[in-house]
Amino acid sequence: MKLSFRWYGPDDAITPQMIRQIPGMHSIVTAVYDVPVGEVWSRESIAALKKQTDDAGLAFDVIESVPVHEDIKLGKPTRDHYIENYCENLRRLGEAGIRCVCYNFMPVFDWTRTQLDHVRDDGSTCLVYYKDQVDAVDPLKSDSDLTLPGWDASYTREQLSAVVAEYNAMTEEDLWNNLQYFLEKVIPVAASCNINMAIHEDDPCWSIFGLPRIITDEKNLDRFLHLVDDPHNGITLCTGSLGCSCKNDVVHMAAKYAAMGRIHFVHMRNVKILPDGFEESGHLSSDGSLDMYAIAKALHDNGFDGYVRPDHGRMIWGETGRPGYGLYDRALGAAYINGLWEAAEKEAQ
Ligand SMILES: [Mn+2]
Repeated sequence: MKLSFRWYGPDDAITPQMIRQIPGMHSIVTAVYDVPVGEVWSRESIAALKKQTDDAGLAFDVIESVPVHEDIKLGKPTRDHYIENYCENLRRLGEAGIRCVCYNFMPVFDWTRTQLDHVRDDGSTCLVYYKDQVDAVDPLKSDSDLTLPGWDASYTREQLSAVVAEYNAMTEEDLWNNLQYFLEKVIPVAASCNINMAIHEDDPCWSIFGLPRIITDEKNLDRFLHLVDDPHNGITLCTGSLGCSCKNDVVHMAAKYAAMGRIHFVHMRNVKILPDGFEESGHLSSDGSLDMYAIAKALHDNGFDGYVRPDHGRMIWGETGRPGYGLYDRALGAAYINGLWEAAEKEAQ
C-alpha cells in the first residue's frame, strides 16, 4: 500500500510540505488544472507539478484526473480528436514518471451531493445526499433556479439542458459502446507508457436525472474489466461511491478485484447509508456504514500494492476551504488508514 493525498496544485492552501508531514505519506495525487477539459497538458505545467512534489520529498506518480471530454462519452464524430489528445497526455505523463491515472465516465455531472456543509451532532460539517432534494431539481427546465452544489459552473443553464437532453437520448448500451471505443484506443497507449488506468465508480452509484450511469456495481465492473482484458485497464475502488448503496458488498469487491490485480488506486472513506440518501462520515468504521478494517484487510490479504488515499473528510476544528478536502480530517483519515494497514499486516504474520 502506498499512501497518497490529493493536492489541488499551486493554488491549494494545503501545500505538499504540509502533506509530507503526515506519517507514512508516499505520493501526491494531483492534476493540471490550467487547461480546458479535452486539451493537451503542457510539459511545462506537468514539470512544475513534479518539481513542487519532488521538492517536498514526495513521489509524483498518480494523476487524478485526466478528465474525459463529453464528446467521447457521447460518441460524437469529434471524439477521435479528443481521444488522441488523451493519449498524448498519457505519453507526457508517462515520461514524467506517472504510473497511475484516475478518471471517470460519468455523463455531465461528476459527483453529486445536495449539501456540502451539513452540520453534524459534533459540530463538524460534511457532504450529504438527500433524494428528495435531488428529485426537486430538473436540469431540463431552464427557468428553474434550483441547482446542486458541485455542478460544472462552466455550463450555462441552456448548455446544461442541451447536453442533458443529448444523454437522455442515449441508452446505457450506447454509453457502454462509447466506453469500449475509448478503452480500445487508450489502454494500449497506457500499457506502452507503463501507466495503470483506474476508472472511478459513478458517485453516487445510481442514475440521476435519467442519465445513463454504468460504473455502479459488481456486475458492471466485471463487464468493464472484460471490455479490454488487460491489467492496465483497472479500477479506482472508491469505498464511499460504491458503499452508499447497500446493494454493494465493498469488502467482497475489494477482495475479488485485488486478487485479480485490477485495483490500482483506492479511495478510502466511510459513508452512512440513510433510507433515502447518505451522509459522508468520519473514516472510522463505527462512524458510518462500512467496515473499513475489513476492506483494508481484504485488500492486504489479496496482494494489493497500489495507491490508497483518504477520500473526503469532514470540516473540523474551524477549517474552511474546499468542501471534503480540508487538511485536518483527511490527515486523521490517513493516520487511521496507516493503523488499519499495520493491523492487517501484523495479523497476517
Ligand atoms: Mn472517490
